[in-house]
Amino acid sequence: MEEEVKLLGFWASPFVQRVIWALKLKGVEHDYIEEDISNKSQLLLQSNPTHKKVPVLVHGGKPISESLVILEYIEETWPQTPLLPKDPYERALARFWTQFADEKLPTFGSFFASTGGEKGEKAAKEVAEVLKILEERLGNDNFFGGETINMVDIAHGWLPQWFECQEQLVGLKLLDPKTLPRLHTWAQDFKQLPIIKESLPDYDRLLILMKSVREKLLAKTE
Ligand SMILES: N[C@@H](CCC(=O)N[C@@H](CS)C(=O)NCC(=O)O)C(=O)O
Repeated sequence: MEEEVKLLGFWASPFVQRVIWALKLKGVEHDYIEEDISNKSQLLLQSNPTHKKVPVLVHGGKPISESLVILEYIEETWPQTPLLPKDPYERALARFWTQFADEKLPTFGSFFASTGGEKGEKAAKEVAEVLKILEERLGNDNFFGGETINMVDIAHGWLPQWFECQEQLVGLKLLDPKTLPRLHTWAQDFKQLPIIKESLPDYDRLLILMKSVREKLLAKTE
């Protein structure tokens, strides 16, 4: 008998989306449970007592936390539609770039919390450098996975919608088609893929939420 798969999530979380995308790509049936992250359920608190964060994947009653760890678990448990290359060296490279996505999140965090001035310029410059590295990594491929998306695309999949909201709220366009044509095309193509498009949160709804998150962040740093 197939063991039950549950995903505890929050609609606006890019980390949760990673898991949704991977499950969908592999055609894994699952129950999605929306969490109220301001009033977390007992199931979430018991399933991820260390961080108390979503996503949590519960497979056959056993919880797994941290989106990148969950992606690896999904890949090992459901090998169909692979998210990683077969060749060990290529796999290692894919893992390097997947990790790169999370390593650079604080850089984007500083940009999101910036309001111009010297600090703002520095944050924008650092984000531009990260984006340039990704542009170069992409080369002439359509996706980081080559012809199709893989774990690296999924890990950076927050850029097309969430980073676009960040840019709009900060008032600075960095993922610009003129300076980063390949990465820009990748972002557009990625979010148009049916599997991605159907579960992406609505841009305007996300923007409202991210605006309030930013206001709270700015109030803290004042
Ligand atoms: N590194 C974690 C990040 C997960 C995360 O930050 N989740 C947020 C939603 S986007 C959350 O659950 N926040 C609730 C809280 O911080 O209390 C992952 O990759 O899964």
